[in-house]
Amino acid sequence: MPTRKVQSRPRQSGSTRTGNAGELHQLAGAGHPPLTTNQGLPVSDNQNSLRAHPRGPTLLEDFILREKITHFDHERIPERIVHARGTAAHGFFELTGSLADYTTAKIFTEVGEKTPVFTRFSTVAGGAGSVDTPRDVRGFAVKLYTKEGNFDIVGNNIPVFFIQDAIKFPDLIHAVKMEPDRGFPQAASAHDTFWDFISLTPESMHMVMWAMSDRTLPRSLRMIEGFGIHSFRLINAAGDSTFVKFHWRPRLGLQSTVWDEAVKIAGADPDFHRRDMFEAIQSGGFPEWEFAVQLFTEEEAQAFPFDHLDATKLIPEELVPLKVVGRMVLDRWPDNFFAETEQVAFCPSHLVPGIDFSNDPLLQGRLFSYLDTQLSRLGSANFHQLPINAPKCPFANQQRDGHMQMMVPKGRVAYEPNTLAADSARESPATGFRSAALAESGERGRVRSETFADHYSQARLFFRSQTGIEQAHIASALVFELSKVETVHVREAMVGHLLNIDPSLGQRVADGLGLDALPKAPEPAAPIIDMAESPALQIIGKMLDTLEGRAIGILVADGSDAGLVAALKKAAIDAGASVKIVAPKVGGAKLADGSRLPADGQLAGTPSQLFDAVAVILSDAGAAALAKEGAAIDFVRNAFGHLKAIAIDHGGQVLLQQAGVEPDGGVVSAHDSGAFIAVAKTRQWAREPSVRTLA
Ligand code: HDE
Repeated sequence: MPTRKVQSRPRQSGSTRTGNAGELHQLAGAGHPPLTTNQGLPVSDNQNSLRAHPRGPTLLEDFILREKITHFDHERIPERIVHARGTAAHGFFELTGSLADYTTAKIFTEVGEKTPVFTRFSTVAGGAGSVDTPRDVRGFAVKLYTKEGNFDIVGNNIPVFFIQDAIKFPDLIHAVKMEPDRGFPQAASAHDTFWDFISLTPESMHMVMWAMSDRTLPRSLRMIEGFGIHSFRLINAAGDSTFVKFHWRPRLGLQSTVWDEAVKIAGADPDFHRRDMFEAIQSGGFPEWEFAVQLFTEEEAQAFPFDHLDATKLIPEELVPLKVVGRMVLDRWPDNFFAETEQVAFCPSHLVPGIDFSNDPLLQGRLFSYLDTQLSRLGSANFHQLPINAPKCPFANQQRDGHMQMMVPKGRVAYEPNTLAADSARESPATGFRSAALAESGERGRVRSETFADHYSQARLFFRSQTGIEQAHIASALVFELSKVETVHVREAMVGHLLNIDPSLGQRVADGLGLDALPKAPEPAAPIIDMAESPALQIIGKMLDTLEGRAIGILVADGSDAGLVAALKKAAIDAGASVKIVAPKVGGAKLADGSRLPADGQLAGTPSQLFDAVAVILSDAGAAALAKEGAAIDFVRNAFGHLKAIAIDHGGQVLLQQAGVEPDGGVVSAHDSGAFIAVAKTRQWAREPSVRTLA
């Protein structure tokens, strides 16, 4: 029996449609440009494909459907093999102090000049869709669109790296990424293959100390330092060369989360850092960094008790002070994530006249890798023509053609030298890029310099330079990570290395793992030396006593005291914080004075881990109702456990009691907003032993 056709009435246009394109367009408003195909053909119906009849098959003839779906199918490009998850913003670099004695690079000699930048922050191990807050190094890549060409400082938020030679990079990354047979864990170093590789790679020990410190748990990308890591060279007009290390220092100071908080943020808001950066820029709180350099000569370098060409070593600020010569401000969010943040192509080989590379073997390998990776990722040798990658100064040469050539070169000449095109691009012997004239001698070979042999002294320097709290966090992170390692001999091998770094650290981690006996420490390849401690390596020492750039959450419910909420909010905003009202319903709460206070976040979706400090303002009835809500109990319990200041009124106190929280000096009366602001500016470190056992 034939099926009965249920056909909607023909519309005025005469077509039979179920999608109401016309009505949608009316909603969107008049005056919009026509929607076309990629060839410019105006489209009459963007809701329905071409059918043989209303309930019949779709026709292959529907070139509009095919163009749209084909484009969609090809929307993704290969994600970066490392640093896939990233967040970027536009801004400017301003030179505040001239380096003219050291370099001819205009970016470092023209004081007051503002150079456009595009800066991308990233995690390293996770895929593009992974969370923002794993324990991981952060990439800090800056593209400076200078008058003399693009200069990319492709760095990290840690001044050293895991390995000394580029040939080990694929092994390191394969070890940290998801294990190939099972496809997990995503964005986590706490698994066997990573620690197996690390335990066999003593050169990684210094970086491991940084990776296990709170540096890998940043509170905000606006609160991380950036480092170019390798030594570069500055070359002046006379051709003299000076070594340089690049540093970015955040204006808001350094701040990190605690591990339990980072884990809970990952669940509450996987986009925590991206959203934080977006909201800061949209609200005019532009992230800013000082730019500083460490300058030193070949002779000075000879006297260092380490080799500066070894990327597992840093130069303590106490040995070579930082000279601040500029600042970077990020003041514009990209218009389009894919076109800009995804397609931006950084290469350490992008530099300008007056700057040159050093012989760091890790850097030398990177000079090859990044161009190669862009060719594979972006698919064309013309990736430099994409708007985000194109220099903002004129550029011209005789390179031609290739996939997706977007420029239309004119004339018959595509070679140089030539006599046929007087206006074609030529060399600039006087001002063009020149490599530093260096004498190299020695035997060729696959060798590691003897001067790279000391793997423990700077790991020790880093650990011993930390505050007691930070040392406990490092030891606890090691216990956490190694407890996830199933292979016992890998755990033991790591403890052996830790004993070389600092016997007390090895002992603490061994205790935390429940090892019966201490393993034997491996024989160091070079004597371990005790360097002078460097407090500049701490985070707590560099955390600013401020609410600027920080966030306060105020938990309210029906019946909360309107005056108290308003006073606290004002005090927090006056102190530079952003404030969010959290309530059981997103529509807000009806306060004691009868007014309705809209909520910025609903309680279940806005837990306290998203804030730096919280206030809990509740009527007794409101507190009694929330005492039965797991989300409300977690709100105060986690705020306390994450060492945050808490302001409470009587109802807030009732909720704290229900949560089993015993107030300390960081829990203050909401009626004293001044006291709350004072304690909210920092974390309650003294509380930590009462809320968790640290190694
Ligand atoms: Fe990278 N790295 N890397 N890296 N790296 C990449 O290039 C590589 C290293 C860093 O936001 C890739 O465009 C090798 C050190 C950042 O787009 C790839 C070696 C430092 C970013 C690559 C290193 C970095 C990358 C993947 C050992 C700190 C993200 C996608 C010799 C100084 C840039 C891409 C962005 C990205 C290779 C080591 C920082 C595969 C071979 C050391 C911030 O080319």
